[in-house]
Amino acid sequence: MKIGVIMGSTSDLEVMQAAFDTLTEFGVEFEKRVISAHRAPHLLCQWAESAADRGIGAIIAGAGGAAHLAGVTAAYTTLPVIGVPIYSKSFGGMDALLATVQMPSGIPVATVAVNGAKNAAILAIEILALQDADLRQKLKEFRQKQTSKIENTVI
Ligand code: RP5
Repeated sequence: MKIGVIMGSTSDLEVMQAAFDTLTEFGVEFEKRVISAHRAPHLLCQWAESAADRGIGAIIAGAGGAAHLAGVTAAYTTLPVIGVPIYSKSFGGMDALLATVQMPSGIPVATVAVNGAKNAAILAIEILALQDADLRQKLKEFRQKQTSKIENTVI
């Protein structure tokens, strides 16, 4: 299974790069697209409705401003959707955070921190790992590395 990563604009690419890097580090296949919920709603509908048939197991959606991308995506698929609110100058990402996290009951979006693309990727990998023992092992090793780093830090 692979992960679908979408973002509202090319201006989100710099933040979303952390998700690509993490998925690559774990050897997880992904497809990435810029798809805007308000500038190309028909494209988003087509992409999300066909995502499961293309072998996608979870979706990461990054957007800033009035960030409806993750919520609209979740409306078109029953795949788990992880929203990444993107920082913007006007409200420091609070607008995107609230728009992404405050989904009305019935259509969930798992929301990570503002600019939290790396955690979105780890969560997506954890979802795929439910059915993939190799990935579970890689996640264990990833955590062990973090622990050793702290244990071996001398200040
Ligand atoms: C959203 O609006 C995008 O996700 C982006 O974070 C924000 C600004 O988009 P651009 O005006 O830079 O294309 O659609």
